[in-house]
Amino acid sequence: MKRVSLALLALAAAAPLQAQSLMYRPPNLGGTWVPDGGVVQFNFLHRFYVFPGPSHFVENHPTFTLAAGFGHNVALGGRFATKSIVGTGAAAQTSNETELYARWRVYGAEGRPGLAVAVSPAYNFLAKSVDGELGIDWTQGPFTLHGAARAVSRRLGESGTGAAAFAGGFDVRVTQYIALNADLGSFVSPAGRAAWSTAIDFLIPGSPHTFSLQASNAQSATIQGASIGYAALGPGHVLYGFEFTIPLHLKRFSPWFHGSPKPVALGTSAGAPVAAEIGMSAVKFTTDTLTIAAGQAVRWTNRDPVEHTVTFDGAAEPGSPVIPPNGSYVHRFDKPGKYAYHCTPHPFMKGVVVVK
Ligand SMILES: [Cu+2]
Repeated sequence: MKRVSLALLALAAAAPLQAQSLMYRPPNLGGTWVPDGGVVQFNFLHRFYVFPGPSHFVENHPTFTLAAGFGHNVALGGRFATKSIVGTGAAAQTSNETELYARWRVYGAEGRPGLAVAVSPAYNFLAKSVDGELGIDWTQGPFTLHGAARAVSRRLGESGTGAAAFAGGFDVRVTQYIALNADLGSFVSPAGRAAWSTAIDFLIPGSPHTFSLQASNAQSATIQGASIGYAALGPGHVLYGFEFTIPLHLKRFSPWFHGSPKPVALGTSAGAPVAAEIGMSAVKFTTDTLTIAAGQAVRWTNRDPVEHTVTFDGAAEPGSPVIPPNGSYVHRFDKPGKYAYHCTPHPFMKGVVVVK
């Protein structure tokens, strides 16, 4: 049973990530998404505003989000937005907005039925403001409801003191691949212009990517930017755009996040020289057929993140116990013959030792 569940675990690890999917969050709400440990998430949001004729000038408002998962539902990330609203405020030196944030999903898992809660402390360098968000979402079947309470120590483009903002939204997954969502958020006292957005989202089949086409009156996706409508051009002005989500799997660096398991040496060569090394990686034995002399030993080393065995067909020889990741197994062959073997959890893993 343990072996079967491990095989299932290996399959689950290969499946696309559910988290950070646009199918589970409206454009202006962070939701509760946290990348898995060892995954760096890159999201590209691009909104644009087309000025009325005769110029039809197109003003672009991109926001880049880069966030790394550190396991234990913790992520560190940053957002960079150009043409932030503060650029329109008094005495602004730049319109480039940078926000660094941490997120801890305290409860639940995004995309699973039920409640999820996340806290996100942040710092907005342009506003010189300590910001924070408490995000809650609740998923039932194809519906997800979102709520967010936000606090900032200094509002973008204003010299005033702190303020609070509230936002809410929903997602409806129409099919496995298509979702619709919308949200509304605003500062309170002074309220300013509320930010709204709506989107149609696509899960790209056979990939971990999601894509949305959206309309909004907000210019950036920071905690502050997502709480304010684009005031400069007056009401009724709409930005259109898209977002694309890209998870980058840093499996090669996974020991940084999970630690490398201690090497375990199993079996014994009973004093015989180890004549050959066989690896177990990518759920394969690295050598198909190996020829040695009687009285020599072979060492198998597991370089996969899942357990394997060396099990001889027809019990020609006693086989190995379960070999954990980073473990090795040594076996000495005394009698000439052809020893076919396989891995019990992965019967398609096969090899042969020929003893002369
Ligand atoms: Cu195996």
